[in-house]
Amino acid sequence: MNFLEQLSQKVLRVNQSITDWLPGKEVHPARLHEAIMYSIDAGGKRLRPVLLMAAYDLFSSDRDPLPAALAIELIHTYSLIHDDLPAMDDSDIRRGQPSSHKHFDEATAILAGDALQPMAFEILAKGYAEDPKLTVDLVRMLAETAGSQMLVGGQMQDLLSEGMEPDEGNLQYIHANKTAAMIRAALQMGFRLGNRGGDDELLHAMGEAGLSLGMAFQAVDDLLDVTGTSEQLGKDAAHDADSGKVTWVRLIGEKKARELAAKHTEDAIEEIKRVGGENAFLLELVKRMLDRTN
Ligand code: GRG
Repeated sequence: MNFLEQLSQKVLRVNQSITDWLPGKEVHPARLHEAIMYSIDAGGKRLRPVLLMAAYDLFSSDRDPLPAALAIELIHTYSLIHDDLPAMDDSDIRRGQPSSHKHFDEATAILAGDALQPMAFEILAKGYAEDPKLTVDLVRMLAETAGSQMLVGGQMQDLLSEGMEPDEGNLQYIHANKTAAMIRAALQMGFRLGNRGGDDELLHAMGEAGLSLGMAFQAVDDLLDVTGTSEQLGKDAAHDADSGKVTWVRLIGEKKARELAAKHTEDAIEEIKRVGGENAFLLELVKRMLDRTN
């Protein structure tokens, strides 16, 4: 199977797991479940679950990576729904369609995001029930990542920094926590599920790879905000620039932001190679993330 076939097979498996694990949109209260499915089914790239599965493939085991892959996508989707709210980034378009609060209403969008969070942990608890130590590790990894010192902390600092003079240390903090932490968790959770998952040194190396990859992803995101069209991106282009966000492009310019993305990508590749295993798909994915157009 070539790279694109492997990629679409992984995305397909994640999408099928949604039907296996999530309440259907007809389940009472239907408006809430409809809102959850509206955002989940909107055709995101499924990058984090695919990264998780690719990290699992390095040293695969008899465990199923799908519950963990789905759990991280649910946390990511909640964060996008809440990020789009008027009180936060105030974005009307997400994943190529009206954002949740535009299609439904603010209260429904807040509640859909709220419901997605415990749902992620419920799936981890049920999906790995036969291995309590593994479950606790995965729950801890995802909870720490989604918590006040990573995802939510990064978002808080991002909001506090709007309209401020760009500051490199602050930008590093925001991007490491708002964006890179979830990518690191995807690689570490996937690795933890494989048969070398108990090797702390390799787990740490996967974390370093994830952090570099996440920083590269955010630098590319900043570049796409100024070079991409809204149609390509499935969200408002130039939204960050227009709302006075601190971005790499604003801080160091387009050329250097591109160089930074390439450097972080090289660092990620080096760490992944150090970990070893069946890494052809993961390495190709990491390289292609640098050239993505959405
Ligand atoms: C509300 C707690 C909370 C956090 C929000 C996700 C986020 C933090 C903000 C979204 C704004 C943004 C541009 C974040 C940085 C990069 C990022 C997470 C982009 C979206 O991820 P993709 O491109 O999206 O993987 P899809 O839709 O493909 O899943």
